[in-house]
Amino acid sequence: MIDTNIIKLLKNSRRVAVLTGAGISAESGVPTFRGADGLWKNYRPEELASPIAFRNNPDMVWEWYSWRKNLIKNCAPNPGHYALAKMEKLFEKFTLITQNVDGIHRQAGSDNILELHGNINRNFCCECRKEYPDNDLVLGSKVNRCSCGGLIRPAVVWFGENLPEEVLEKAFSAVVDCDLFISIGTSSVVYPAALMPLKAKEEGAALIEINMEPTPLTPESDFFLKGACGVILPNLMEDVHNA
Ligand code: BJW
Repeated sequence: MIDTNIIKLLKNSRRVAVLTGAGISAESGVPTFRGADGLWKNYRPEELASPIAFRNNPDMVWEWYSWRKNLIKNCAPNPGHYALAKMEKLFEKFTLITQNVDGIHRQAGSDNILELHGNINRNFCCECRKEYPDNDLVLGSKVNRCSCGGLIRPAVVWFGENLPEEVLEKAFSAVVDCDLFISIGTSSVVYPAALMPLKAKEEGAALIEINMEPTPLTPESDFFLKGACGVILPNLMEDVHNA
């Protein structure tokens, strides 16, 4: 049973912005980045998801991405993704901002999605920027090379790289315009995404957080729903529907 004040808040909101992180895909079988299960061969995300890591050891970084690409291809949306796709239809304006690169929100039927950190299913050459679909590449322990000789990398945003400008602009415009911001399944430690709920609050929006554990955002949230988003989000939708 969800707090009736949260249901009232959802009922009375018109413009909603949602930020998702790895936690929403955890119940689909996609590993999160941080925490006990978030490590890959004892490397932290900062040691793998960076241009320096790729420059120093492209084979190892490509092997990590190959492992994740193969894993994600076999993952399907969970009830949390589907609940968000339904939620989109309830409001005058609904923007789904995601840090995830797995493309699962689209599979679930969400439409207005802003992918802050790119998409793991796309790749490009570091030298000539030619794009390559996964099907043209070998997923494994050796990095692929473009016909120009450059290294081919996944089209995701690494630490120290700028987020896609147009996507970031659209995201912040939804953030400052919303009357309700919902942060879901993110550790709230990676910027600039972590600024978004704080900015929304500063501009007067109400703030709901859904997570298995408290995060640095929790003290700032008006409501903290502790638990799995694959359970909480469908319950939320059901209660809103019945209210
Ligand atoms: C559940 C659950 C369930 C589990 N139900 N919940 C300002 C201050 C300080 C630093 C910076 C700053 N501005 C920029 C920086 C530097 C840097 C940064 O943020 N560093 C911090 C680590 C300190 N940011 C950048 O470099 C960004 N670029 C940038 O800002 O450019 C301008 C600039 C450049 C240089 C200097 C200054 C400015 C780029 C960030 C790119 C992040 N890239 C990655 C990899 C993407 C590709 C890939 O997938 O491989 O993005 S890193 C990784 O972290 C990935 C994620 O999207 C991101 C966030 O992680 P997320 O989603 O929160 O996952 P987890 O694992 O951390 O948390 C999961 C949560 O779910 C947990 O809380 C669980 O409890 C919960 N959970 N199951 C509900 N069932």
